[in-house]
Amino acid sequence: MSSQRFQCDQNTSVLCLTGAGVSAESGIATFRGSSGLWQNHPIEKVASMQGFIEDPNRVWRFYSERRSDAAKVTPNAGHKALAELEKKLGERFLLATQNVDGLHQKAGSQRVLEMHGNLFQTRCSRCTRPAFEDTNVYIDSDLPGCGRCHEKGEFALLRPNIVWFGEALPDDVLERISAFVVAVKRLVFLAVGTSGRVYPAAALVDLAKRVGASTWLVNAEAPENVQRFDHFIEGESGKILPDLFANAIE
Ligand code: BV8
Repeated sequence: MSSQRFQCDQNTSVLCLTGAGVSAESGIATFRGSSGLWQNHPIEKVASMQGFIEDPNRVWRFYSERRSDAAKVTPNAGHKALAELEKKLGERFLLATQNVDGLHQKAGSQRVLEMHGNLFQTRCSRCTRPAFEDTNVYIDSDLPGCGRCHEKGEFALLRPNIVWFGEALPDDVLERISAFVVAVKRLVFLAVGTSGRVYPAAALVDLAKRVGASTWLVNAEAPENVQRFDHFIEGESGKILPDLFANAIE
């Protein structure tokens, strides 16, 4: 347990990065570790454009099952604590999440950047029509095609609005994070529930350190990149975050 307290005075802003671990206590599977999603689904087959081209049914089954599971669960105390911290800090708080389950928004967080997309959105695999809200599941059924491409006499499958490996993050995400980080007087960087294995999200701690931020990690176990943090608090975020933020605001 870190000896120093998590403190936010009037000059402090908080950039928080979350990963699958923050949703684990809500019943959402993480990716790595014993019962992780990647145990039963080879990453390159279900989270890449190549995998989608090879077998779109397999990819839609993978994301449809997760879409269906995520629709049934609720935010846990960790999500709620982050939403409460945002209420107290306002524009001095920004949440960048790698998660696609929408649980931060369900908990009331508004200043959320979804780095890897959203399970409840679908977009065309070919044209630039904007992603749209979609709660349908496509398992062993006809896969959805793009109506706009169809109108032009072309055929294109719809795909989950998810950032796959080898794909760029949504344009504004990294710009908004950088703009936030350089504009603040004093920065605290807090990573929660992430193994720090996926880039560019895993490089946010280095960006924070370059502007002199104090860096905190709350995680169930020490991941490979734990040494990049000034403070590491081991444990479940749903139990740790409420206490960590209880007296954080001066
Ligand atoms: C890109 C889809 C370029 C969404 C995902 C260096 C620089 C830049 C890129 C790369 C690089 N090296 C390699 C790359 C390529 C690649 C990459 O990072 N590969 C890795 C494997 C090495 N990155 C990319 O391809 C990215 N794109 O760089 O594009 C580009 C630029 C311009 C033009 C074209 C291309 C795209 C990355 C996004 C990939 N999509 N998934 C989905 O299906 O959900 S990533 C996938 O992993 C998920 O999104 C997930 O969010 C992410 C990270 O995993 P975590 O969230 O950390 O989850 P994990 O299970 O690993 O860990 C959970 C942790 O929680 C554990 O430590 C556990 O102990 C802890 N925990 C569990 N329970 C709790 C808990 N902690 C607290 N409380 C608990 N209760």
